[in-house]
Amino acid sequence: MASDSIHPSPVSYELRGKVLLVTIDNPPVNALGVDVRRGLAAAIEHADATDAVEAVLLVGAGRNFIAGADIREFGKPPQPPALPDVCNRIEACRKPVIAAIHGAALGGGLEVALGAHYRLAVPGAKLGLPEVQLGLLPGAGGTQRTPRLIGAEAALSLILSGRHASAQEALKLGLVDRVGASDDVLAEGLAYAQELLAAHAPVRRTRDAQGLADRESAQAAIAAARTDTAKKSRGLFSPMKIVDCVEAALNAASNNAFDDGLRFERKQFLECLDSPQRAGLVHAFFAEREVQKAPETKSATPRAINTIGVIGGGTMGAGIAVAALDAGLPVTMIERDDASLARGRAHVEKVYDGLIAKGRMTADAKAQVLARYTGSTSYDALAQTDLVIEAVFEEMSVKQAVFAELDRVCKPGAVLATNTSYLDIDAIAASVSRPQDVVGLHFFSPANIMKLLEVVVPKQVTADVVATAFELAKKMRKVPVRAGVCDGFIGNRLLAVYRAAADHVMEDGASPYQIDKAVRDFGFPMGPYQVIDLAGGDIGWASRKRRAATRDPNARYVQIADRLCERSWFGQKTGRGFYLYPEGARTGTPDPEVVAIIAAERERAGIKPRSFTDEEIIRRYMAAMINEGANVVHEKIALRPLDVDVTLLYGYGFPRYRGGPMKYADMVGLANVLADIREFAKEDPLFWRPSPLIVELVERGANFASLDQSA
Ligand code: 3H9
Repeated sequence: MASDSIHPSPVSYELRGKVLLVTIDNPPVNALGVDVRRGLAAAIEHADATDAVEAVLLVGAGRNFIAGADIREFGKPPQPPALPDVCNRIEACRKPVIAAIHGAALGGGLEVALGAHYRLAVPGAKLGLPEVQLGLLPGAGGTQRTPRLIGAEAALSLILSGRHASAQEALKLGLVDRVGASDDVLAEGLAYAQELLAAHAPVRRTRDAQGLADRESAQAAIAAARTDTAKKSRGLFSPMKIVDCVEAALNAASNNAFDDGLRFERKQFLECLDSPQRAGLVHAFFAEREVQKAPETKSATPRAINTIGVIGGGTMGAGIAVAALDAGLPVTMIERDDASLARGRAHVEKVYDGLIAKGRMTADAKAQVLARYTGSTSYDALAQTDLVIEAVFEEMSVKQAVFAELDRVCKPGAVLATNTSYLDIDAIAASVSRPQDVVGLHFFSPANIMKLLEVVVPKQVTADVVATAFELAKKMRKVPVRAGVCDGFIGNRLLAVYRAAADHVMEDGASPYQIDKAVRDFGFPMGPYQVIDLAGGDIGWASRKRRAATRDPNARYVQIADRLCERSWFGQKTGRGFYLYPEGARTGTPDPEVVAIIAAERERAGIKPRSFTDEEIIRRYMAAMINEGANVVHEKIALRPLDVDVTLLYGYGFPRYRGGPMKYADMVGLANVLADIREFAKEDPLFWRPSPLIVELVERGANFASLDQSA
């Protein structure tokens, strides 16, 4: 075995007969860090310089071929050799180079394979160019070689979606030459290399492939992708550049000028690399992995979860039941009577019937899933259940009554979870004889679809119960965020504050329609008033009435939403709310009567309306969100700023390319956010109180990211 550096290189090579076996071993995923790039280039030099070598086989050690460029190097000074040069060097090798792919060959990993002359994938492999999801484009020849190999249309579809193709699909597309019979990548790769040698297979460079020979159809595919991208990728920087790069590939192919295409790609790639969207998306990538590593997941072993109980068959309970069924778990649902139980089951079935109607599930598959579902009106059916999630009415006495029953019937060691969105879980836990087993699992509606799961950690819970909650999240493919107990936990606590900021702006002069549009233009899929109309205005109204008694009488309270609710204008379901929904329409139209109600409310409150630019609206909306996010971190409700980011990204539609509110704050500059808050405080010092954490960080010249790293 050889390696070309003083430190052991992550790339090693050894001769196996006439084949130089080059192994990339850079855990955890063989990312193409500088040492890997150096090692690969050195291995190819060695192959060219050594007579005994007749072919080269590239394989990855561990679970993957290569997961791509090392994302951690982005934003740092570049170190040679650059990946495009490495791919060119592989392609220029005078002896056939074969890539044998298992696990992930993604991004730069696939580009390395495209630099090789032959490609084999084993059945479990997944291949793709997911750079777009990081705000990038394939920057090591991927936009040039892929269309030459598989045609413009297929290449654009792969690169613009960032999806992973299976080995079989890759074979069909022509991305690989062969799918091995087994998952033994080394044996399959060596056998293929021997076969190619025996057949005197020539060096075959992807840059010479003819996938763009039909110029007309390539042009049509590019034009179609351009139109589609303009429509679908609103606000995103890299997708249109991808289309431009594929067009450059076509022009270069027509002029026999491959290197021109590469140069064009490089320029576009570097622009993407410098973009704030890349910074936001890479932050999101790491943050969603960091949140999984709560302290309890390291210190404790999760309890075994083989059966789930769900209390309550309403929308939330049914959604949770479906999430558990989809995770392969048997579910027992408890309701108070047969009629409610039947309704709960109908809610569950409706989800699967919807899938059948869309052709995404067969009736047989539904029957198989429902074979794991049982319902009962007796809590005794939960005697052997490992984990129970309560999703009943949001009222402390109702919840405590349920927990008393669970305390009575559940086996020792069963995890008792509540799906409350704001009630005091410490108080729920204190009402049972086993508070150490009580945890919060705050799902978001629809619970079988929304990825966020707040794992709410009350005072007395044991670490293994928290670890169990994280394990359940993994089984359900949710993104878990650890939260402490407070009113609203992380997400709803921020929501209450930034919605209040929007209400203030509305009462001061902006229309709900302008606010919604400004928020959508910022990148959210919907504005706050559209969301209220969709969810039902009555929900917020009920909680406002409940809190009326404890509200600070000096705090500003905007009554506009109450005026609409008093008219039973609860949004979409009643045909009108902030918007009008004539004849069941799903998108609302502005309502002049609402505008008149707002005007009357301004008058009642003695407010002389003024105008706001969209930018002013967003500054207030974001400052409110960031300030409360900082409070939540300061009070240790959230472990780190990145936990706040992931909560907003996965539960509240925050635009992923901005990385989350805390990342956004770092990008606009925390000192600027603080200056805004202080400015707004001149009008309303009670609402705009700078978070002590922001003040402290600005004084130290630090940012939120410094807390992410030190946690
Ligand atoms: C690119 O290639 C640009 C080029 O076109 C041009 C260059 C010039 N780098 O996800 P997991 C870490 S852009 C560094 O939990 P899984 C990850 O953070 C790149 N680190 O495992 C985690 O670390 P930790 C295009 C990386 O089995 C650990 O590995 N490629 C990278 O569920 C395990 O990851 C992509 O976008 C990386 N590239 O999934 C692929 N990838 O243990 C991104 C992962 O400290 N990666 N890590 O938390 C993935 O999609 C998944 O990681 C993968 C494995 C499917 C490979």
